[in-house]
Amino acid sequence: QNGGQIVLAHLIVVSTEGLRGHRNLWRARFHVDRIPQLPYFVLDQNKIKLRMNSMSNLTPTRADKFSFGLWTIGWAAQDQFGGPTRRNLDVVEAVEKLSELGAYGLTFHDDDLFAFGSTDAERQTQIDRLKKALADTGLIIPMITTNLFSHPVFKDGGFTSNDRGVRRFALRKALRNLDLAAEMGAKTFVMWGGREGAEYDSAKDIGGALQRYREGVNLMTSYVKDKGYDIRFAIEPKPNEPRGDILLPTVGHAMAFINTLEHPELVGLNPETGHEQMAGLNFTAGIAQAIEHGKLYHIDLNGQKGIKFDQDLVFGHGDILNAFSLVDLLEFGGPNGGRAYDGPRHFDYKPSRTEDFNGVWESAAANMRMYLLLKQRAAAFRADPEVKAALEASRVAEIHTTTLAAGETYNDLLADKASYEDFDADSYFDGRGFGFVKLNQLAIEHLMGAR
Ligand code: GLT
Ligand code: MN
Ligand code: MN
Repeated sequence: QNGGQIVLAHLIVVSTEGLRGHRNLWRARFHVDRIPQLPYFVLDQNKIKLRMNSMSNLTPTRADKFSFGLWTIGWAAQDQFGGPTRRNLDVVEAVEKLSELGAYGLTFHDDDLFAFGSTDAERQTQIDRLKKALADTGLIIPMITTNLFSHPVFKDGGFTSNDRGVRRFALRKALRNLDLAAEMGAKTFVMWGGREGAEYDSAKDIGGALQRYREGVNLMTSYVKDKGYDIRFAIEPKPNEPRGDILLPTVGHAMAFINTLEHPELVGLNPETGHEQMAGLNFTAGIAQAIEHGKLYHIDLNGQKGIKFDQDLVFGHGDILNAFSLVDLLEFGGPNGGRAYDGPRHFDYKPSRTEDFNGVWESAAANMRMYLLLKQRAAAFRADPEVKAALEASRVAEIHTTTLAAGETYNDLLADKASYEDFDADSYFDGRGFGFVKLNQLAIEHLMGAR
């Protein structure tokens, strides 16, 4: 897809060892995203490998807006059943390595950069080291978030702890971090309330807790307004873990809550792939609704295999079909086939505990590569004339035609015999199929590289 035009490139298939020095050239028609990134086949002992040249559009660039949490690549891999398997990662090394790999941004919690309880001097040293690394590499900080879940003081939550003293402490910690967000030029302030919840129904008055949550978020938005900060908030839902049940467990719950706030225009969502999937929900559908409500302020991409603990796998390493439809939506689901979301493509994953630092950087690169591969497949899907015909046969675009005509009233509808008295509802029995399965098969074939 090049400026809205489909570019057809030619594939050259070169036989090497398999044909003992004889060179045969085949030409095949192939869809690629951009000229001059011509893919070619090398025929090697009856195996065909698809190789992309070094100019490949699978190389991440700053324009792709890939960002990573410092807590992701920096995860030392401690879990409930065992201690760390890797050393701590220094923030300067993180910035340098991410920049090398093609990311454009780093995100962090206050406690990722300087330990909880750091002195002002220790805190400043770390901020200065980070700023220098950013200046040296050109990386930016698109988002900042506050840790209100690790320290024992937050064992019953931050903004919604039953303990009022803890709530006031949490607000102070978050406000201090808002100042840092403004200083670092972050445009989004994520609020993941992982400890805001309970294990026992009798332990938490949910109505009261939501009121305190609202009070906390309202305080944050009025602070930002008064200070004139160019920052918006993004609430990150999660159904459970670490709490038995977390407040605002899904995109839908959070969206309803946002509408009750003093400044809803300053508050949107940061949905995470795995978190919705832990609740058995369709992530792409949730994102589509968030976009439709103008509430997709940020996104956490990762992989999850079904309803179980939060896996935080590499993006696409879980439900790949859903990852495909998600990238298709983000990249081509907007008006006229353009981007439906323009913010950071933020990876919130955990390099598996089995990995050493080679594996950490391999997995970081894998996130970006998966995204770009899916983008390439989605572009081919959209460009395929058979897909276009299947979409038409399935009447997918017809959903954009209003059900009543412009100016038509319910009285007009009631008077319209064609819509009821003369409408042949029975023709939908044993006929008038929608052809959705064929369309889905085409999508999967594109995803598999079979078309
Ligand atoms: C934590 C959580 C993530 C959130 C981070 C932001 S922290 O690692 O598991 O999903 O996005 O607070
Ligand atoms: Mn997660
Ligand atoms: Mn997350």
